[in-house]
Amino acid sequence: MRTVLSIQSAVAYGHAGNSSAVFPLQRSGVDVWPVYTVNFSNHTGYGAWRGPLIPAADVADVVRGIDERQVLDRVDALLAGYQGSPEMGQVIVDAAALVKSRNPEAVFCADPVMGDVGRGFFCAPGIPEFMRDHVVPVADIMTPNLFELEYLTGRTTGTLSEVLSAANELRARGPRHVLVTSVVGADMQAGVMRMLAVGPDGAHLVETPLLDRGFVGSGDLTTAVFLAHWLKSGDLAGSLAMTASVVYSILETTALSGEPELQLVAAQESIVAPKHRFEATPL
Ligand code: PXL
Repeated sequence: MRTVLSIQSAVAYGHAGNSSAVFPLQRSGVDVWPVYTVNFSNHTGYGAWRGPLIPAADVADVVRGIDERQVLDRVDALLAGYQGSPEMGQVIVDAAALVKSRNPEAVFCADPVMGDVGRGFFCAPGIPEFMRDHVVPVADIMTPNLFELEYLTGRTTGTLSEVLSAANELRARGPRHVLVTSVVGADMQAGVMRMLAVGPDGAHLVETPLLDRGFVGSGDLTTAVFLAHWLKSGDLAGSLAMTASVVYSILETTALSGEPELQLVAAQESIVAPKHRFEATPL
């Protein structure tokens, strides 16, 4: 069985971080070992929350405890997203190196969570520089949104070919595979959401309708679903198409429910057999 060590937030109410990633990974047939970086009542999108940040040293200790069971060689991927502080980022980078020392085939999948188009940066000070200088060079798979891709490459994009070129620039700095999770632009057709995946064998694009509301945790869900399919198939275009299909289907169910939080349990059938299907096209 494919196994992922996932170092992310936990929220009690709702879905963000591991609380958005663990169930979709499991429902996709991938075993997950969650390590928590915070234990919050709810995600920070509500503007108020309670509960502790787990100190970086405690997170490192949990990883060390797993290593002491001599089981890290079973891990196929280390998954990490929102990092909280550069100290936590360092623990994650160290964990990636440790996992790879136990299983040289393992991949480090990093979602460089730091901001979004329209919202700007929403991460802690120092995180953008840490992502650019310390995560990009060691990640195997990265899943930036367009805002994060532009920051990490120091580029601005308006057209699809500029996004593709920025994704290849990011690849040149580290990750072999880049999934750009939300490609929208002034010079692109409106009302359409696009995801772009680029790897050594080329680039693939998938388009879905754009849903008219925001969702917290959808990026965490996207990266988890993509990683699950990538680990199982190694097929970049197929993983991209399945990710867009699953994520769109869950977001649509969520939008129709009127609930603020991702409807992961109500829409769980769509994790395995998405209600809507989209195909990827080579670029
Ligand atoms: O979706 C990223 C994320 C992760 N963890 C926590 C969050 C968020 C986004 O708001 O609040 C705790």
